Amino acid sequence: MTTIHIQGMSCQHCVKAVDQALASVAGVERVVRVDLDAGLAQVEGSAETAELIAAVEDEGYQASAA
Ligand SMILES: [Cu+2]
Repeated sequence: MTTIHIQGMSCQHCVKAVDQALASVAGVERVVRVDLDAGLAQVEGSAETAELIAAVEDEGYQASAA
């Protein structure tokens, strides 16, 4: 499981956008959770962390490796 920190999410719309962005990354088998309050996301699969971060940043949020 890969965890990344995400800054800039403010509502469930943001959570959904991040969830969909992560789900679209090659190698992601499952988005385990996107936690608004904790500012993090966890995914299962073989996706590169850098690709996950890039996908989240493409949606307009800041992301970093946990
Ligand atoms: Cu929002």
